Amino acid sequence: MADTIYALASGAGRAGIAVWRLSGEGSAAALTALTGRPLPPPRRAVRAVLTDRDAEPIDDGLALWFPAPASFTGEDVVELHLHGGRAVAQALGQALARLGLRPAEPGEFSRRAFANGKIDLTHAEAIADLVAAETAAQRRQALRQMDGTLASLIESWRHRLVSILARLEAAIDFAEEDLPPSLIAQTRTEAAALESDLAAHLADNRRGEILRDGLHITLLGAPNAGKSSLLNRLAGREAAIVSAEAGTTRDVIEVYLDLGGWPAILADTAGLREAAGQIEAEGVRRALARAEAADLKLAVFDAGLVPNLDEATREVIDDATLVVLNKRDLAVSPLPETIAGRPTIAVSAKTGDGLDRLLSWIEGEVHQRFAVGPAPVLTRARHRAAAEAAAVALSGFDPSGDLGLAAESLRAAATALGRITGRVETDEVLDAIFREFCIGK
Ligand SMILES: Nc1nc2c(ncn2[C@@H]2O[C@H](COP(=O)(O)OP(=O)(O)OP(=O)(O)O)[C@@H](O)[C@H]2O)c(=O)[nH]1
Ligand SMILES: [Mg+2]
Repeated sequence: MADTIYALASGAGRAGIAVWRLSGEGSAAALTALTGRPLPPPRRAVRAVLTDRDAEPIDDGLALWFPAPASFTGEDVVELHLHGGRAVAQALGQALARLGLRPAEPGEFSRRAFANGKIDLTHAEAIADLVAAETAAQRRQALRQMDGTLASLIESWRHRLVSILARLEAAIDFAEEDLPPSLIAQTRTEAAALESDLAAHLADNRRGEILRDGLHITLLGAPNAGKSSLLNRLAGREAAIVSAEAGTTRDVIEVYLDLGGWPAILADTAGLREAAGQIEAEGVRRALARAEAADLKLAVFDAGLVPNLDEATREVIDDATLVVLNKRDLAVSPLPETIAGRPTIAVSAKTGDGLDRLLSWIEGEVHQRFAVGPAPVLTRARHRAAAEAAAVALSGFDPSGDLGLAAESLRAAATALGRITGRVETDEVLDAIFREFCIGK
C-alpha cells in the first residue's frame, strides 16, 4: 500500500486561509481522528474543529472528503481549509505525522494522479506550468495544454501510426502474389503525410518552449555604445552600472521583461573589443557565447560616431538581430536606414527618445517570430526530442522492402510518441519530470 501523504497546497507563510491536502488510504481515518466525527458527505465542505490526540485544539476550519476514485489523485483525498499561520501548520503537521502520514515529495500528488490514469504527462506538466506562469501568454499556453490539446494531437498521430501498422500487417498475411498493390501504396502515402505533419510541428521555431522558458534577448555592441543604459531604460530600473568609461560591464547582467505577454530575459554584455585585461577578455568571450545562444539580438551602435560603425558589432548581425542606433541626441551625420541589410532604429537612452518605438518594435518582432497560434505546440525540449525520434523512425519506413522491418520503424515511431504523454516511460524519467514540481501539487 502506498503511504498516505499530506502537504500544504497553498503558499507557505501567513495567510487568511491555508489549504491542506491529504491523499492515500489513510486519509479517511486521519480526518475522523482529527475531527472525532464520522466522515462528512463526499465533496461537500463541512465545518471541522480539529484536535490533536491529547484533545489539544489545532484549528477550526473546513473539511472536504473526496473518496477514491473521484479525486484529483484517484485515491482517497481530504482537503482541509484552515487558518494560514506557522503555528497552525506546525500543529497540524505534527498531528498528521502521529497518525502515520508523511509529508509529500514535490509533485507527488500529480504523480499519483498520473499513475492512476487521471491525467497524462502533458496535463501534469501543464499544471506545473500554470502555477509557474508569470505572463498572460504563458497562462494561456498552460491552460491550452491542460485542456489536452497537445495530448490529443500526439494521440491522433499515434492512431495514424497504428492504422498504417494494421494495414501493413494485413499485407504481411497475404501471399506475395495475392497482395493488392494499393495496400502498400496506401501505407506509403499515409506515412509520408504523417511525416510531413510531424515536420511541420517540429519547424515551429521552438515557440512553445520559448514561451514557457522565456525568450533570450542579448544586447551587443562596442564599449560605451550605451548597452547598459538601454537595458536600464527597458527594465525601468538601474540594474546595470553605467559610466563614461569604456569597458564598464564585464559580466552578463540579466533583467526580466514582459513583452506583451512574452516573458523575456534581456542580457547586457561586455562591450566587444580587443580587451585590455584578462577579466574584460573573459567578459567579451561571455558576450559572444550569449549572442550564439540568443533567440533575438540587439546590436547597439553609437549614433554619434556615424558614419564610422564598429566592425565587431556589425559582424554579429544576422536575421535574428535588431539594429539600434543609440545616442541619437549626439548624431551629427545622417543615420543609415539599414546596416548589414537589417533596418535600424534610432533612440537615445539618455533622453528616452525612441524607446517606446524600440519596445513596440521588439514586441512586434517577437510576436511575428514566435507567436503561438491556436494549434497546440510542443512546450518542452522533452516533447521535441520524442517527436524528433518519431520523425527519424518514420523516415526509415520503407514498405517496398522487408515488411517486417517496415513495421518495426512504425512501432519505434509510436513508442517515441508515447513518451510525450507518458504511455511509455521509465521511473527514472518520471522522477526527473515530477521533481521540478512544487510540494502540494
Ligand atoms: N548623450 C548620450 N549619452 C549616452 C546615451 N546612452 C548612454 N550614454 C552615455 O554613454 C556612456 C556609456 O554608457 P553605458 O550604458 O555604460 O555603455 P555600455 O555600452 O554599457 O558600455 P560598456 O559596459 O563599457 O561596454 C555613459 O556615460 C552614458 O551615460 C545616449 O543616448 N545619449
Ligand atoms: Mg555596459
